[in-house]
Amino acid sequence: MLIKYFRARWSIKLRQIEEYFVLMVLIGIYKGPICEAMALVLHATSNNKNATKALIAAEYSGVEVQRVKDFEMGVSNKTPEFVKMNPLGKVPVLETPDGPIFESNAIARYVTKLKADNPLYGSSLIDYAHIEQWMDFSATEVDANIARWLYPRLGLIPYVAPVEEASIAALKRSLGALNTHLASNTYLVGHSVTLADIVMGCNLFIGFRMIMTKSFTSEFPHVERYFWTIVNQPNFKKIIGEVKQAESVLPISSKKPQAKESSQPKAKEEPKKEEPKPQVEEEAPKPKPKNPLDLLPPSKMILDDWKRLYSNTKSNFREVAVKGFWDMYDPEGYSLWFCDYKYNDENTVSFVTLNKVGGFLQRMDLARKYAFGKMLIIGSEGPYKVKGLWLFRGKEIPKFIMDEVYDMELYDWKEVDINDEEQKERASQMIEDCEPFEGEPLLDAKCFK
Ligand SMILES: N[C@@H](CCC(=O)N[C@@H](CS)C(=O)NCC(=O)O)C(=O)O
Repeated sequence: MLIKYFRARWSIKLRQIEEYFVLMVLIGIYKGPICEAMALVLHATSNNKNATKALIAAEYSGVEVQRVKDFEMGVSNKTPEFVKMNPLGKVPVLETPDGPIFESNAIARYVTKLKADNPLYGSSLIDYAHIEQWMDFSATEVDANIARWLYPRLGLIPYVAPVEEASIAALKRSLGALNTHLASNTYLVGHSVTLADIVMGCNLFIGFRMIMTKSFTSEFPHVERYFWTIVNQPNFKKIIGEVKQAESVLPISSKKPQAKESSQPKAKEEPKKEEPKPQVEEEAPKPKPKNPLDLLPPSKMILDDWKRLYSNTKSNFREVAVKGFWDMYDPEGYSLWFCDYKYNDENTVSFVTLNKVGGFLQRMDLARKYAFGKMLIIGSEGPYKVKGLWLFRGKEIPKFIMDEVYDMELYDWKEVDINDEEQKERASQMIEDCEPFEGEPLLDAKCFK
């Protein structure tokens, strides 16, 4: 409008007016409608964790970023206009006066650099390098492994058990390294929040919210402390709100992953005529499928009776509880298993080993109706050995436990031969927390009941 006005009033060429305005903006005189036209526009849904990096960086930097209203994933990012901005058709994309930017870290860097000498980028070259270092670590060592664990469970890519196991192991390795760094550092770099914390916080956010339960993260107490410190910063809260940690690991999705559509925009289709919808009766909710273990023939051994006897026996344990166990034990309805941790040489730190076993028992929660277990952490110093005894309903280790509890694959499993007195005695000693066990003291004994 202003341009039209000048043009009419002094009938000068549009190009000259534009040059004049650019000059005024540069010398900081004019901050009106042109600044509005220069607003940064972020294309993403409100809950996109990659987009939150830029939005949080903008809060810290006093930069205004507007989010596109009514952005619809799968629709808005498939239009020809969008694909021109990001050839993959992925979000987020930031529109700037100088053209679009894709890749969330690049967007967050750009927003941060809009503020001169932004403390989000530290105060020295080495700070800057460390910030970049942790941002790359976050993307490649943390985020990528969370995604490889989470996406198959969401049904976005195929689930392959050994891939999941490898991703979890790689994630634990990364979180272990992060935990060590954070044992003596409040933030990743220096003494205040930097862009590295914003990126790491957003990446951990999806992990904590979707799949990393307390029993998983408790192995990394400094990461936990760091995460809660970061997401409770006012500038984070403004964008992501209150954060709640996942209470359970998502079950494996039965959904077949959809093949990814090409990001090339489709040729315009003729609008389809709305077919009258057939009247469909609302489907009644399907009854929950029964656990196959509930369909086994009844057993004379009542698991709850055994658990009660175990908990209530305060003295003379061998004579009362252990003897009671063997009297009750029904090899037709139950099976007994020894387990032996495969990677005992990694158990060098006592509390980490205890947390690992604690996490395993928490993840077994889904088997409480069908299992009883004893886990011994053995040795007077690291590396500690972890061995256990498990009673399972049925003659095999139940499949749903093997499928759902990833720790199961970290142990060697051997069925107890109850006709072998030596094995039977070993099982009795495990039930009893007998010490020394196999000639060594116990660091701890944990019971799953
Ligand atoms: N490395 C990219 C990842 C972008 C990305 O994967 N975005 C997802 C949403 S979080 C997406 O747009 N997916 C749609 C698709 O794959 O077509 C970034 O950090 O921006």
